Amino acid sequence: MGINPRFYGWINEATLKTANHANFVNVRLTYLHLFWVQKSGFSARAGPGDRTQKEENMQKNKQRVMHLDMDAFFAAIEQRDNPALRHKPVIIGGPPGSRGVVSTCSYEARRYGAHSAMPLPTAKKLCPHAIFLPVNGAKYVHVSRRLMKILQRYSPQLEPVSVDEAFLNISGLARIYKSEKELGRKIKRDILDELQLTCTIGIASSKILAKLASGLNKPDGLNIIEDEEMERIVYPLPVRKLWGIGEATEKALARLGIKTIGNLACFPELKLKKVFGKNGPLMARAAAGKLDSPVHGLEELPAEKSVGHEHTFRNDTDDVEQIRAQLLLLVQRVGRRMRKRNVRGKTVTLKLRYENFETHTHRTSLNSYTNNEGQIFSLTEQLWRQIYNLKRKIRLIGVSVSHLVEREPAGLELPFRDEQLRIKADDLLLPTVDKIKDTYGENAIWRASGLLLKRE
Ligand code: TTP
Ligand code: MG
Ligand code: MG
Repeated sequence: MGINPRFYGWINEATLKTANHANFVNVRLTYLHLFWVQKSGFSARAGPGDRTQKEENMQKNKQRVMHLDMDAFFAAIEQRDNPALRHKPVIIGGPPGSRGVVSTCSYEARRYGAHSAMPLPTAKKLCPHAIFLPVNGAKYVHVSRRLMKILQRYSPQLEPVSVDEAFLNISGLARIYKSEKELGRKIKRDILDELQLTCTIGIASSKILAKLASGLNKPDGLNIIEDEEMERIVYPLPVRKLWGIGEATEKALARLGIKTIGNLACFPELKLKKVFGKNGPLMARAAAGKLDSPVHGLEELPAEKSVGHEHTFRNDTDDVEQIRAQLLLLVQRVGRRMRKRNVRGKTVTLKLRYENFETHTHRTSLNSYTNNEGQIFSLTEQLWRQIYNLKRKIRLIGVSVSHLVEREPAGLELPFRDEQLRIKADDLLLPTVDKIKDTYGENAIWRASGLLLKRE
C-alpha cells in the first residue's frame, strides 16, 4: 500500500535505535515541526449571508468524514503483547531517570497526571509505580500499516494524519451499513478482532469537526456530531479543543475575551485578522464548522507547490545564534526533501512570527533552480538580515522553496564564480550525505553549524 510519505516521515526516523530516539519523536511532535503543504486543500467558505448557488449545493452534498484515532497507541500495543502490563500504568519513552520525555502512557498512568511530552523524571514522581518502557518504533509502524489496511477496506479515500490516526471519507456509506453508527461499530470491531486494540471514532461533516468529535469521547468511543448540534455541543467547548489551537493561541484569544469555540465563531473576522493575520478568519470559520477540506485519498494527495519546514520555539527567543542554527536545520530538511522528490525550486521564502503573533513572510528568487541547501541557506540568511527586527522575540520561523520544477530548464544564468564553486562542492557532497541519511537515518549527519543548536 502506498502510504503518504509525509505521514511516515517521522516514524521511519523513529525506527532508528538511537539513544535519543524517544525524545526525538517527541521533539518532532511537540514542537510542531510541520511540513508546509501550500496547497493544503483547505477551502474557506463564505459566511452564511453570501453563499452562492454552488456553495448551497456543496452544503447539501456535504461530505461525511470519519476521524479514527487509536487509544494510547504505543502503550496499548505493549499492553496487548505482554499481559502482565494490562490494567497497569505503563509509560513509554525510556527509563525514568533519563533526560527524555514521555512518548505516551496508558490511561491507567494518565490518572496520575502523566501525559505525552512530559519529562520522564516528572512522570516518575507523579506515578512512581509505573512501568517504564522504551519506544519500539518498528513494532508500532507495523501495527500502523495493518490499521491503515483495515481502514482502506471501507473507503479508498483514506487520509492518514499520523501513525495512529486517519480521516476517512464515508459519504454515502451509511446507506450500505444501515447507519453511520453501525459503520463505526463495525470498524471498531474489525480493529479489535484483528489488532486486539481499541480506538475512538468521530463522525461529522468536516475533518475539523470529526477530529473534535473523536477527541471528546476517548477512549473506546464513537461520537457523531450533526451540523444541527453544533451550537449545543460544540460552541460551549473551550477553544483549545479545536484542532490547531495550542496554548499560546489560546492565551492570545483569551486576551480578546474569546474563551469558547462559540465565542470564536461569532467574533468579528476583521478583528481576528488584525491579530492573527489570515489565520484569524480561518480559525473563526473552523470554529463555526464552516472550514471544510476534502479527504484526500492515498493516491491523490494534493500536489505540493512548495517544500517547507517550520519550527515553533518552545520559548520565544531573540538569541540570534540559536535562530540561525535552527534555520540551518530547517533548510537542510527542505533540501533533503526536495532531493528525495527530485525537484528544484527558484524562490525561497522566509517566514517569521513574532511573540505577538505578527507574521512576516519575505521571499527572493534565484535565476536558476536549486535543491542545494548551501544555496538555499545563503538566500535565507540574506532575507533574515533584511527583515529581522531585533526589538521583538521570535515565536516561529519557517523556510520554504517554491516555483518547483522536476528538471532544470536549460540556459539559465549561474551565480558569481565563488558561489558557483561552493555550490559545485556542495553538489558533489550532497549525494553522499543523502546516502548516509538513507542508510543510518535522518539524524546521522548534519552540518557542523547545527551543533550550535541549543536544547529547548
Ligand atoms: P496520540 O494519538 O496523540 O496519543 P495516544 O494514541 O497515545 O493516546 P490517545 O488515546 O489520547 O490518542 O499519539 C499517537 C502516538 O504517537 C502515541 O501513542 C505516541 C506517539 N506520540 C509521541 O511519541 N509523542 C507525543 O508527544 C505524542 C502526542 C504522541
Ligand atoms: Mg491516539
Ligand atoms: Mg493520534
